[in-house]
Amino acid sequence: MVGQAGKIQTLTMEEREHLLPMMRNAQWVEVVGRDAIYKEFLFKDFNQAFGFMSRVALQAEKMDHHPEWFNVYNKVQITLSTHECGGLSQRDITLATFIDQASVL
Ligand code: H2B
Repeated sequence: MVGQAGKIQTLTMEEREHLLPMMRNAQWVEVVGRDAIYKEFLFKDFNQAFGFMSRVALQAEKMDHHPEWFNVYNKVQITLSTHECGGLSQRDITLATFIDQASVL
């Protein structure tokens, strides 16, 4: 949720109760020791992985919300968290949902 001053806020306990199980169902895991979610994507080859990363990069710029990610050949590991609020926000959920869609194109 966005607070009074328009600053991005971390997810409330109530929001987490329904959003985090949804993300777990989509194979996102909660990072230990940090308020963040993580998922690994495997593709056929580098070309497929980088095509995916290009789609995510364009959306990240559009949202002004950027993934922490690591790529080797066909593997892309992604961590999502919101630095502005020091934890998970609705932006991470929105970006994760886009990323899942972009991974099956
Ligand atoms: N990405 C992520 N993941 N978290 C942020 O808080 C964030 C971002 N903030 N991308 C944006 C850019 C901010 O730093 C710029 C200045 O708008």
